[in-house]
Amino acid sequence: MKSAAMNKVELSPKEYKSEVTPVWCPGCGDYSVLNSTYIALSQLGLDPEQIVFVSGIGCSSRLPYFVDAYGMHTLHGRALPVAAGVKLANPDLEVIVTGGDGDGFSIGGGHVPHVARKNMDLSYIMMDNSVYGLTKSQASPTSELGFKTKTTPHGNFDNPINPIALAITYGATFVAQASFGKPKDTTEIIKAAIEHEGFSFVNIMSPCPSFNYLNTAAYYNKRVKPLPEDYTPDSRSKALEIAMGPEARDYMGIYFQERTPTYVERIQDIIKAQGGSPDYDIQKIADRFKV
Ligand SMILES: Cc1ncc(C[n+]2csc(CCOP(=O)(O)OP(=O)(O)O)c2C)c(N)n1
Ligand code: SF4
Repeated sequence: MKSAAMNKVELSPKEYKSEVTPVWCPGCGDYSVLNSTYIALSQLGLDPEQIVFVSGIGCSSRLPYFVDAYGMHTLHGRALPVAAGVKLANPDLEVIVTGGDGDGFSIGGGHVPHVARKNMDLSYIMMDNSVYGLTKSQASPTSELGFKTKTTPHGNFDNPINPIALAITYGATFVAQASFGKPKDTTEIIKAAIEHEGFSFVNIMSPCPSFNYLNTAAYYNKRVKPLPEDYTPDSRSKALEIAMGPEARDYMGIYFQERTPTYVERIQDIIKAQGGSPDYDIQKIADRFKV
């Protein structure tokens, strides 16, 4: 969410680049996601001093290094709880979580339902390449059946999970899908996710040319298409129907969005109801336990 306390700045996308050069493989889809992110930050006029990128571990989780803002490269699968802590400590910060489908839905899969049902005001950008890239090719939770890797030499025999359907049923208040090959659409979706007040989840198809020989750039570019023209993202059950359909991995756009109180707003309401200041201060709370 763009907080009311957020300073507006005028910076070009380039000015959001850090001095660290990405070391992703040539052709990695994550470059496109990063570029869309720079443009989204610039178009929203976000102040780098008020942005925090939080990630887990994986190639995609390296993204915070490449943005000139605050960043935390945490532990595998633990970006969401750390990000929730950052947001609670300072609700005026714009907290953006980035990572892969392995980080988010394997080891970190237990955290997604909880930040979603709490409606924690975070933007979660997932680079979904259907493989573990950093560790050089193991099947991930979105890998297709039959996908051969070093650890699945007879082909993957686990059914893939469905990130969009999961986010919808977990209660995320913004759920969208994008593709590396449609950078302008991806930029618009990232902007909408950041502006959304509440938990936003964006699944972005991002090929790994080094280790995924099935879900290639050409494969995605051939298949992706916008959600039907008459589609409106205002019904969780309608969104789920599309997400459970045969073309769920192909439809791009905002599946669902609703405005309900965020976790911080709920806390502030309780504090207000009890006659206290809604501007709670985590340091004052911590000081009460000082020995
Ligand atoms: C606790 C722990 N278990 C396993 C690993 C090894 N590991 C690092 S990244 C990774 C998976 C990366 O896949 P994904 O999150 O999809 O990101 P990608 O590299 O494909 O962008 C694994 C298993 C680790 N770093 N820490
Ligand atoms: S291994 Fe795959 S995901 Fe990692 S940088 Fe290379 S292409 Fe990208």
